[in-house]
Amino acid sequence: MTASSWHDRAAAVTPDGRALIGGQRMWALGGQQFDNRSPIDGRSLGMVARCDGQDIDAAVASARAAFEARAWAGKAPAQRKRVLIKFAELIQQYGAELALLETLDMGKPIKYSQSVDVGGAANCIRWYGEAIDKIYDEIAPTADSSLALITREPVGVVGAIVPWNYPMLMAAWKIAPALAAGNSVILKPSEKSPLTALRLGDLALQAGIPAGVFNVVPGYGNEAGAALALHMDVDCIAFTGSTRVGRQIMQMAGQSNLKRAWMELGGKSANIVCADCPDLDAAVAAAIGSIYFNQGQSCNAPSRLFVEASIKDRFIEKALAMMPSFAPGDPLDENTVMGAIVDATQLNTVMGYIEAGKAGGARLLAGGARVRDDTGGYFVEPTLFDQVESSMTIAREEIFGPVLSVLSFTNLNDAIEQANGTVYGLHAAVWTSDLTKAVQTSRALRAGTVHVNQYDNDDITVPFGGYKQSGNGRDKSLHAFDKYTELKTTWIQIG
Ligand code: TXE
Repeated sequence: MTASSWHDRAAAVTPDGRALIGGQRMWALGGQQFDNRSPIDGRSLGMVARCDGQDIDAAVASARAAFEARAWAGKAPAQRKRVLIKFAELIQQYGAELALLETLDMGKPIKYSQSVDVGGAANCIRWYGEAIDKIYDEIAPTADSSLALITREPVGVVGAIVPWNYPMLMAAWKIAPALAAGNSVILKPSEKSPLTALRLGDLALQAGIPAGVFNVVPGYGNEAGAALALHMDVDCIAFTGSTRVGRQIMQMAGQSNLKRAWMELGGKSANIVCADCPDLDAAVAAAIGSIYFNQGQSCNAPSRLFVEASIKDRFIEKALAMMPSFAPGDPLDENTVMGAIVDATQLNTVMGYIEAGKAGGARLLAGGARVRDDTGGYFVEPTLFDQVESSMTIAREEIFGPVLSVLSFTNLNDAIEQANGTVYGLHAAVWTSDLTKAVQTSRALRAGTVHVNQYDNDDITVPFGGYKQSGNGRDKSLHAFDKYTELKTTWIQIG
């Protein structure tokens, strides 16, 4: 498809950029807008409402009113289930359109927008819908003279601030358990990728979620995002994004009403491949495939690869042979596996880290250059550095781009110590044929998820989140309900 023809197609499906507040689509009360540009070629995808504090006030008021009216919270779980399943079905029905929007807005390959983002978001919303009428409350084992009921109640008004790397999927991970539990939700998408969130708002209404229960308020982080985090009538804020902003949001929660603040933040995940790895080809494919997936813009990307010295040369030889298959291409082409970096700022950040890697003494073995710049888009070659040391900037800081750092080790305990030696603790992996070694290493790694002889397995049934400065709380699985519910104890005197 040519650039002009996809712009025609985009124009046909792109929502008009208005916020969704109280069931009404509206421009920002202050009249501000921002120009939303595609990272594929830099062209405009249209103007979007630049909401600020007054729009957040309106959204919170409508969310609170809907919550108090019990229009959603008061429904039987089986009724909420039916609506959420309908919502998931609509996401699938409009999947091609949503996938196109996701790819245009943030540059990922269309085939992954369809399978991972559309498929994952629909599956997540359906799963929480299906779960909600299968969860029972508890009676505590107290003395006969009384009955102590332990019940879960929705927290009330939930603010969800999400990033641009998986815009629709990250939104689904927050809104699905929050809505299933009966809360009212205000979603603040990233200003870099607001389009699918706006469409989700329409589909939620169409599915039967009552007005005011689900609001979508696009805008800048320091305006709409901060207003939501500081709001005195928001009960809970759920955030995915950088550790820097997560820290600010926790402070805002503390300085306002002590709202519950749940954080899914950055990572610098370590992938440790021992010489007794059971399948070297599988280890290479997983290491390469997982770091370059989504152009390296995944919080759990295995950006540090520790390879035992005796197999490192063979590993790198195999890895280099795979690199050409990750060459960046047109994200709208079904065969492309590596798309565009989200914007010029992120591109410059990634290129800055590549320069820091070279200047710091790491050996650039592949990639390292910006490509396809004649398209006006932001594309970076898959990049591989060897001879990286844990003290180097590229081994310590989250790059959030297609850059793999290879470190070698001779002593596993030393590798584990280095793997744990960052402020992050999101994912990690170990490859070995020795079960005892695998379990001991998994126990020693300070990470929310540890993979053994694989990387990046994923399922809605498992919790996702990090240790240390990678965050708190967990997305996905039934554990996510803990974030969006309060536990209430009711003592009843008997006789
Ligand atoms: O993220 P931000 P950015 C990391 C990654 C990337 C870096 C910068 O390393 O290079 O962050 O990306 C909203 N109050 N991750 O700048 O700023 C913002 O509008 C309230 C990791 O895009 O953290 C957006 O909706 N909200 C990550 C969301 O926060 C604020 C995913 C995320 O933006 C705000 C994305 C404020 N003061 C980036 N400032 C992951 N863990 O997956 C911004 N926001």
